[in-house]
Amino acid sequence: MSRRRLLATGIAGAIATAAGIGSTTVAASDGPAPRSKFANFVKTPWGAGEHLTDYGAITTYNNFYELGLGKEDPQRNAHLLKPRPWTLSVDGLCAKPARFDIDALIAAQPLQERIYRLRCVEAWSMVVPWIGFPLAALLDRVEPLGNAKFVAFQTLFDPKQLPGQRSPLLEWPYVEGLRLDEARHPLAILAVGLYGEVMPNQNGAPIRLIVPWKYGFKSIKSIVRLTLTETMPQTAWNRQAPREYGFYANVNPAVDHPRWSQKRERRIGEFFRRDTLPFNGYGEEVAGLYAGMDLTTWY
Ligand SMILES: Nc1nc2c(c(=O)[nH]1)N[C@H]1C(S)=C(S)[C@@H](COP(=O)(O)O)O[C@H]1N2
Ligand SMILES: [Mo]
Repeated sequence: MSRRRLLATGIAGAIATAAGIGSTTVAASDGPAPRSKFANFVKTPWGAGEHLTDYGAITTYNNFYELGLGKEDPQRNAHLLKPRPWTLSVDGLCAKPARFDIDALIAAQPLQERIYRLRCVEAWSMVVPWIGFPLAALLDRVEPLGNAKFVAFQTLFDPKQLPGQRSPLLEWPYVEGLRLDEARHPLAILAVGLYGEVMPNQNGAPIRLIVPWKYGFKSIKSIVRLTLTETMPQTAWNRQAPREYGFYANVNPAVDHPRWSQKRERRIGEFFRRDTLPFNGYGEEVAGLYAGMDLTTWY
């Protein structure tokens, strides 16, 4: 145990130095995992007045099938994932493909707090104060070419760190995709933390996508690769059950999942169900992306 603590502290220290993260390291209440705070991030108006879901619920009620199927499994198996060192590759149809060391990338990127609603396709929801930066900022760095129309995302493939990948639940690695204009939308971020702290492993450390107007499964965790493509990329859940999970997966109370209603949702921590809102309440910002599209066909 003490050796594990020592190692954990060493890792936290290394992160703090490389990423400009403050030196505050507090012991987690539920185990030896280090919890490092980001020293610098700006607050944004998103989510003002929203009641935040507890840190405890956000980090113990998870979907991360690579770390287990039960909601509490990812947190229990979180220590298996090693989020440092970590390289994020960006390739495909861009002028400047690159490989970024995660801490160098984070250090080069002004961080923001974005309080967003997260609506899982399973009909539960949370409010999470993410720390991250616009996905568009990373795309700008690699200069997408004119024929790039989509961005494909890939989770780490390593069955030692992600033992769920030993079972054929999904075709691994988990993959996701966005149309390039969706990816460039200012609401789409790459998140590297939550509640002002470095991302817990179970929430997709060290870097994950957050697209708050789409069902949670679009927000792919522990990303190692982005690829700019001309054609629509495959996505993990669509490949698994295409009639149940579309490529777009915009939150839509008017289109039910074939096996359950999407009209209402259970906000974690609340007793009564809430109405689900089109685009998870972000319609004013994002509906224009889908002008002229039949969202029943393009679910
Ligand atoms: N690689 C990967 N990413 C993933 C998942 C997963 O199983 N594997 N689950 C998705 C689903 S269904 C949801 S609802 C969100 C959950 O994010 P959270 O655990 O941080 O709340 O992550 C998404 N990203
Ligand atoms: Mo989900």
